[in-house]
Amino acid sequence: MAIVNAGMLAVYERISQVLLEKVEDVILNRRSDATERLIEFAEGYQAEAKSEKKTLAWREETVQERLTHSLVKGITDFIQEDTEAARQLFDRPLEVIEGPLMDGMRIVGDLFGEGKMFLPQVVKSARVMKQAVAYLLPFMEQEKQKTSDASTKSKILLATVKGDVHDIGKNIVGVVLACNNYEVIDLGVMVPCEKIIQTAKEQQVDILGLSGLITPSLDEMVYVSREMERENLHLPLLIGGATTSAAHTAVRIAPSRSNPVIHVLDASRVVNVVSKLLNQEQSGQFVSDILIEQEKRREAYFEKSGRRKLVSLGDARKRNFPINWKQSAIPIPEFLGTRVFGGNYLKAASHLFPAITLEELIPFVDWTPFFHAWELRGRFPQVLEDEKIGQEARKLFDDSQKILQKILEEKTFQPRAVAGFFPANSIGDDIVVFNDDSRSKIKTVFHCLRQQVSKDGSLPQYSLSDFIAPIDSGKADYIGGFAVTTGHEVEEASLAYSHQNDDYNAIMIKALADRLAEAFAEYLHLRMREWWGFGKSEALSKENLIAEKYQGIRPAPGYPAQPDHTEKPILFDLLNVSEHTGISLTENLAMWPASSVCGLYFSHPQSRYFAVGKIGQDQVEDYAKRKQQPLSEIERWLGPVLGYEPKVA
Ligand code: B12
Repeated sequence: MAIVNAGMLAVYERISQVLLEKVEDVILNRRSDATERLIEFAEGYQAEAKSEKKTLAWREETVQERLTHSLVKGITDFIQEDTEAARQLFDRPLEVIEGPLMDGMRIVGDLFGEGKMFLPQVVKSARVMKQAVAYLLPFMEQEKQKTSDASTKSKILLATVKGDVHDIGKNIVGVVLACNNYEVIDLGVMVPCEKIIQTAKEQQVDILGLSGLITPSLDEMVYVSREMERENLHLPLLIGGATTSAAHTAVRIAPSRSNPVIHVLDASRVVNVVSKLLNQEQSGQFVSDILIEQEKRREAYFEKSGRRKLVSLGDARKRNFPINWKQSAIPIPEFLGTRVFGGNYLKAASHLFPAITLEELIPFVDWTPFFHAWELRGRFPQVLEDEKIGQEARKLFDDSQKILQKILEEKTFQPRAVAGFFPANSIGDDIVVFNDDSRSKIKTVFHCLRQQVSKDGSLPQYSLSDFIAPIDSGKADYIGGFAVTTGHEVEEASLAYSHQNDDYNAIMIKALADRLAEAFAEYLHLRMREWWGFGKSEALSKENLIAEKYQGIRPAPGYPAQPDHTEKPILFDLLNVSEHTGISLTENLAMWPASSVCGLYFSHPQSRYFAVGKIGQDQVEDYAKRKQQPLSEIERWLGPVLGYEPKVA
């Protein structure tokens, strides 16, 4: 029995044979002098470990061993030297790629598949591979032969669909596939269907993969899938990204195709799926298992839909969240209108404020999702001490802090924001925003949705409008709004690393930019609460800030309390977001730059987060009237929360 720090464990297969034999002798009790031999060896080993010589001992091994070592350990220091040495051994540079380099990457792929390597390590290995290939490229050009000429690799086309801007997940998947010897063609973000289909045909790809972050992308995926069918593009289709799900894929996308459509939850599963699809012996069984599973999901979905009880909109409204407005002291903000921070894009702002520095944002960063993005699941800071993933988490965190330091020193990102307070009252499920405190003219209207899923007893059926004083309460209430971005520089900074064949840092930059965007939203909310008055006496710890233990909420269009993305343009107009910050909206209402967040502020102490959940046709019809938009259009945007099957036009 022994207590081990699993985080310090080496990959078993990579332990030197000499050491392994001595250790196994002890553990398996193979020799009577096993303990003495191991102690003797350990002493030498310890002394050796201290010397520089030991750390470079692997440099004495064969070229193949050295390349494998660099690939598995993610070391770029000697990669050009070793690739050159390998090139001298082969007739053609391509043979170096297809021989020793691919052999090394196969080991990386296997170790990842077996859970013996973690995602950050794999991405670092890919960086080594890319730099080796980049070194060989000029020699291949000289020979007038390109990798692809002789390549028999399977091709996988990846794209984030039209109107969506998110790509960290897709990029990670691309790196993992490339590590496993697939040729990845990545079309980037906001890719129209026509381009996806045309490229798939021209490049004769074997598999197509679509990615998306926000719900409107789900419809776009259904569209691409139907168009593939219409264009006789009979390829397996992979679906991935934060907004996607196995259920949506089975219910909405798969039925539109005669070829498999497979939802892939994360990067660690993609190689298994792709290799099975492309393996002639395994694909038949694999696909038929998926089809059976999808049929079950559809049955479960429709069965659950049939069982789901929705209350009528009228009844739901009667059971709104009852705030005692007479006894509510409504805080009055220090200013009305907008304040703009770091407004390079500024044209006209009522209040212009200095840029908020990155340094100010750092204390507000919630690091937990950063580790999730790298598939190291655990809460920060405990994850750093985790038995299994702690060591890798620490390395990742160290790397991130180095890059963050560089970003701070070079002021790489220019965060920008706009936020504002406005007089507002609720009218039914709408929130009416007035031009000024005289409340004589309506400036704009936010439309809210109300929960209709039947609840037990007297539980309320929430709507965000419940948290703003109704117009007939006679109380003058206020609402706030904001939009923040880490800046347009993020994409450029990430691309600079991609151009140096450094996907690790390219992804790192984006993951940090996302964290800073959320930190900015948290920071600005704190300042706005102070300007609202009630935040002045708050004094919360960082943990309690991240746990949102303050008065009021900050729901965002797209999040569960307001799943309708079409409320974003209303907010953008109210705050003049694009002019003040340079953030724009795509046709599917994603924000560009990607690391951006927008939302509303509510001050009432009883305001809380909730999920609207499924809603009935009566509410959707009412909502369409309130928004003065065709029903079919509203049904399209609200697709994921419809509690009924809309009529197909
Ligand atoms: C981090 C995050 C952000 C970041 C970064 C977003 C960005 N850069 O685009 C920030 C803070 C900026 C943000 C903003 C917003 N977000 Co957000 N965000 C998240 C969060 C917490 C994690 C997403 C993420 O980056 N995960 C890490 C990456 C690595 O994982 P991934 O993308 O899922 O990719 C993995 C798999 O999905 C898969 N995969 C991905 N692509 C592909 C492709 C193929 C072919 C395959 C095989 C596999 C595959 O493999 C990947 C690696 O393992 C999710 C909630 C969640 N837990 O998922 C919400 C979430 C995605 N956000 C959401 C929303 C609504 C928004 C906003 C609209 C909110 C707002 N009004 O401001 C904005 C939109 C931003 C924009 N640019 O338009 C919703 C989207 C659903 C919806 N209703 O539309 C979510 C689901 C939250 C929720 N529960 O409602 N967000």
